[in-house]
Amino acid sequence: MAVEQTLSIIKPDATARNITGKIINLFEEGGLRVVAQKRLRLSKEQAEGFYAVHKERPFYNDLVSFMMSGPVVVQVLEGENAILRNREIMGNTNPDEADPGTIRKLFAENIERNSVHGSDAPETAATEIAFFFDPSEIVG
Ligand code: IDP
Ligand code: MG
Repeated sequence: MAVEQTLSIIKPDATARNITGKIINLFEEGGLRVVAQKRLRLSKEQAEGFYAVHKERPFYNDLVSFMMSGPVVVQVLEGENAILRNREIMGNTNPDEADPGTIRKLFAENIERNSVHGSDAPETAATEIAFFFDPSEIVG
């Protein structure tokens, strides 16, 4: 086991419902620590760039519009096996398939408006953290 950092985004469907605290509580109860955090509204360039890996997927344009539709909270989460742990706490992309007690089972509205993003591997975590945070903004 190793201490890792991962990039988390609380998505616009969740900020709209004022449940950022409930979500952060699940990360903290799950053993992760918020070591950087800011609330912002994504520009079109940011939303398109962040999800560029999904450019060819049929849901890409809708996803970009959704992610720009309201404020998001971007965070760096730290802990033992943080990348995998965060994805366990989030649950399956599709809330209908997510395990009980996961963020997406508890809070997601549907497969698109699913409340949270989390990096899926060490390489993407490093790239996604650098997309939003300067090293000086991450305080462990
Ligand atoms: P992940 O967020 O669980 O890693 P990805 O496959 O990387 O899932 O998809 C990125 C995001 O794109 C999802 O979190 C969700 O918001 C959206 N998305 C994924 N699949 C679909 C779909 O089939 N329809 C609509 N939106 C989708
Ligand atoms: Mg993903």
